[in-house]
Amino acid sequence: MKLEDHPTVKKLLDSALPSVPVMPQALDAASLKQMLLEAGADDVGFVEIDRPELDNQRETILSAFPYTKTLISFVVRMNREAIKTPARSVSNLEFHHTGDQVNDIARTVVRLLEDKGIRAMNPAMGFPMEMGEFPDGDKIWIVSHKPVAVAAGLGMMGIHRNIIHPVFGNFILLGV
Ligand code: B12
Repeated sequence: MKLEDHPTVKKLLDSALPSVPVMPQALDAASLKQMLLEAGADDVGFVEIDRPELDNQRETILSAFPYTKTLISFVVRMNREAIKTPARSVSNLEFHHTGDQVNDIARTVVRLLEDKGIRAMNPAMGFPMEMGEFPDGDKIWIVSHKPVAVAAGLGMMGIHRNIIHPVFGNFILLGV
């Protein structure tokens, strides 16, 4: 029997599944950055997987997503006064809402890339759960967003270990 005569193959070929392009389209940094900005990011930078700044997390990243060539780092602003207020209910809402935005942006961009035939993956903004790494591994999350953001030129690590963006200060959350 020929492969295309197999019932499962026939069913798949006849189905209305969206076709995934076989040849990925070439991407350039400018159009990729624009894609992120249109999805809602406030600033964007790139870090190649071979960069020395990723030495201590390359293995974890590649074990979660072996196809990684480049990390796209981005920031999303938070509303300043909502973070500065001592009213926890207000800042909590701002943190959570912005966190959801970060995850939405990352997920949207991964879908857009996937539609172009380019593999991509969006690690979570927070709430890590790779507990299989605990207690022997050094961390239970896939990627540490802060050092990636610094390597991408999106800001500096403050003495309080929060990333400070040159324009938005530390009223930001990070995505990769
Ligand atoms: C683990 C973690 C936590 C843990 C920290 C456990 C601990 N040991 O202290 C918990 C759940 C407590 C936490 C809380 C918060 N976190 Co946090 N957290 C992370 C996570 C998952 C990894 C941290 C990391 O990268 N470490 C790697 C090394 C290089 O960094 P480090 O500074 O040496 O490591 C320690 C600190 O990062 C500390 N830590 C974690 N978050 C924060 C936030 C601040 C402001 C400070 C001072 C320290 C701190 O915990 C790390 C492990 O010991 C990242 C998300 C991610 N996947 O990257 C977010 C992340 C670092 N957290 C962030 C934030 C905003 C917070 C909160 C302010 C959220 C809130 N709503 O209150 C609080 C503040 C914590 C505080 N005052 O210390 C942001 C920081 C954004 C920025 N501009 O830099 C990140 C990047 C999430 C994001 N996607 O934007 N977090």
